Amino acid sequence: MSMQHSRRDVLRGGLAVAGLGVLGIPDWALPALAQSETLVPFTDIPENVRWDTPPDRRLTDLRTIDGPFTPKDKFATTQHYGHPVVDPATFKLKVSGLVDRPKQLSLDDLKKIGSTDLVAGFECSGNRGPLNGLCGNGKWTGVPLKAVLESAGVKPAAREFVFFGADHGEEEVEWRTQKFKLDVPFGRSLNREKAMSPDPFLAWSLNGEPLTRHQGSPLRLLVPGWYGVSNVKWLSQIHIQEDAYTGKYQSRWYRTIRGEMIDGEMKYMETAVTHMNLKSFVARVTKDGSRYKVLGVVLNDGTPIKSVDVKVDDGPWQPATMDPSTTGKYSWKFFTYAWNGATPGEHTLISRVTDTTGKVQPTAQENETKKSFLEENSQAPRKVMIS
Ligand SMILES: Nc1nc2c(c(=O)[nH]1)N[C@H]1C(S)=C(S)[C@@H](COP(=O)(O)O)O[C@H]1N2
Ligand SMILES: [Mo]
Repeated sequence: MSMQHSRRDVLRGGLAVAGLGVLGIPDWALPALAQSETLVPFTDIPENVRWDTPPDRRLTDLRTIDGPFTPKDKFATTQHYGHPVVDPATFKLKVSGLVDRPKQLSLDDLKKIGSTDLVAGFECSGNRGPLNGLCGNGKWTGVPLKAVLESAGVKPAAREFVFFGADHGEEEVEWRTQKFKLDVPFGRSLNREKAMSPDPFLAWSLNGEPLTRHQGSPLRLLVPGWYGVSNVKWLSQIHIQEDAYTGKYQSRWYRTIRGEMIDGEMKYMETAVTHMNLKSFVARVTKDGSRYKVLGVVLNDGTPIKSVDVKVDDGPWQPATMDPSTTGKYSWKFFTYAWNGATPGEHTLISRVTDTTGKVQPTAQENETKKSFLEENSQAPRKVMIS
């Protein structure tokens, strides 16, 4: 790969410039490659990696990060029942159940309730190393969920807020010894406290453009600080009820099975996938003359970050620097690390983030009692080759 090519590859499809004007972030703050910078190859990328499996799934190649916001054509995407087609012109969001005024809201109706921006990143709860490509960060435009719920008037008995996508599929639903073949919707729920909090958001645009079909056009839910599965795409209905919703994607597929020591006794807990666990990972390594630089990503539930450290091979932990282009409670955050004295050969890089409550990203060993692979936030090694 020549220098020119690597730079062009990294910038190709990048819309950092479009995002730039909007937020007024100065050039110097953007982690795009400098003219003379080249990528240092990773040696741990699986041979059979499929970055793009149209139309359903796409991984983000983190080496191509060129600004705080992930362009729409690079944003990772995944879902369970393919992409339904919803016409934005005739679209209506239904609000039903325990409300004083049931609603059928067009996009224009929603925009009249309010229109504001939210910077939020998320990862799929299945995101993991070495590639960690099921994530992204965007500037979303939409309306806080709370405002929409308030316009409908939530009744005191309301406890559970169920969000249905327009997508659905036939499932064998097991109950005790019985199995029912049913056509079920993609559904997720939030309890009253979360649903009525200021954070959850109904978004119709990403980085200043209408959502694409991939991203859930025309409307999706975003629960900032939570794993991707909460962010119901093609949102068609909010149904408000008393009883807890235990649909497949709420209670069965998206749970974590983990052993926890409680009062000296190991208890196997099965918990719902909700807020993102504290996590950092190395995204790329670049070379500029004889200088090497590591760029990495931090994702968590919005708790402020204290520090990130990077370790090369068996060396000591060294402090990394937080990048000023990624601020905002729910934004992903970039860190950089100047790797001095890199020697030819293969090396292992690993990062570790600490938040302001003192929580430290766990080691793989500390995460060993977690049996299911979702919520994988262990310190993850990357291997690079210095020539
Ligand atoms: N309607 C609907 N919404 C959905 C899903 C789905 O299958 N159907 N998948 C969820 C999961 S598991 C993830 S990780 C995110 C992915 O969002 P993205 O494609 O914008 O990255 O969407 C979530 N929202
Ligand atoms: Mo996911």
